[in-house]
Amino acid sequence: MRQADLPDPDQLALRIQRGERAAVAGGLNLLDNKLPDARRRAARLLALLSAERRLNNGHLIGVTGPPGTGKSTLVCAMIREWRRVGKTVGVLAVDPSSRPELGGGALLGDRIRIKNVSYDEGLFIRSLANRNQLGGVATEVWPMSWLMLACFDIVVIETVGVGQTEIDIAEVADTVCYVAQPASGDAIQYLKSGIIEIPDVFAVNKSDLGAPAQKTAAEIGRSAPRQDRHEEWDYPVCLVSAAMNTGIKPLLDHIKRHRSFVAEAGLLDKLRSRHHAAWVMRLLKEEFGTFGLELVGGMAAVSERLVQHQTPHFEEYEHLRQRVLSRFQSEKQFSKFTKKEHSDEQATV
Ligand SMILES: Nc1nc2c(ncn2[C@@H]2O[C@H](COP(=O)(O)OP(=O)(O)O)[C@@H](O)[C@H]2O)c(=O)[nH]1
Ligand SMILES: [Mg+2]
Repeated sequence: MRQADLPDPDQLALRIQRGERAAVAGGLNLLDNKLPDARRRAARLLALLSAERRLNNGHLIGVTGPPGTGKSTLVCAMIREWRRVGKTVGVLAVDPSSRPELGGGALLGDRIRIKNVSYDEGLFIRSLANRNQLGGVATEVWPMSWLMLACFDIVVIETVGVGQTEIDIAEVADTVCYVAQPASGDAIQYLKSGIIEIPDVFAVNKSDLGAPAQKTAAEIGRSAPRQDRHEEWDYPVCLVSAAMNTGIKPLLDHIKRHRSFVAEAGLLDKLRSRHHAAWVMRLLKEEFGTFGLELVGGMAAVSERLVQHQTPHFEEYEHLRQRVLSRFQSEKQFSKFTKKEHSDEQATV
């Protein structure tokens, strides 16, 4: 993209806040552009959107779990219910198993298009099928989900749970919903691992299969944490059938209740601030490594500064990047200088 083609962030922010889907698509493309000018514009765009109060009403929901448990089918059913009550929905689908070339299930977008033939202005889906980092969520997901939150009432991130993914998703979403299926060894394996601490709401899908679904729900119910992140939260376990469209409303009620719970406990801002700091650290580490972070004060110091800082994290991130880059630059000069000095020294010996 030529520089002249890059959108004006102020204009784009207004259009995104008005709910223009084309602007959302344009904004996501800008976030994907790694050229310096695009990065500056993207940081400005995200800072403008973060300043918007509307974000505080939005709900960022992570839907995760092993492949084949019915996450995409369930997200479709959830979307139908949200749209029925007039909520606008944005979806980021990070699902490598949906990649047609891997012979996986249909892409979420295709499935929705099959079911809802008519074009829906209140629904936006971006598939990031190719972005799934092995054992984690691609770093783009964080700014992208935040941009979408400025436009839609609800933003869903669908990911396949493989350990690290769940940890990542818990660092983006306000509420994490884990999808399990009846009598699956995966769920039991999961319960035994430490990852049980992460989800806020559990959905046992395929309840149409009968008794095994109830058994799995009971097992999860017995193992779900009672007191960890938020003392009073009850970690509900819901029996649903995405295919038969049953149990969806109670599940959505629990997800919404979790959002209210976090907000009323005064934890939402803290949670999001912590998430933002964690992602800035990830982005910096991905780009510059531990050495890069050391150049601007080390991991702990940067992290602390981010959590306490009042400026938008996207701007702070760009600022930190620039600092690392200029430190790298002067380190390079320095090492050139010292090498020269060293060889001069040797020459004189
Ligand atoms: N019996 C039954 N099958 C389901 C249900 N929901 C999804 N499935 C099936 O489970 C398979 C995996 O679904 P998908 O949504 O692609 O799972 P994902 O990999 O978790 O996104 C598909 O064959 C679905 O038709 C359900 O409620 N009941
Ligand atoms: Mg899927």
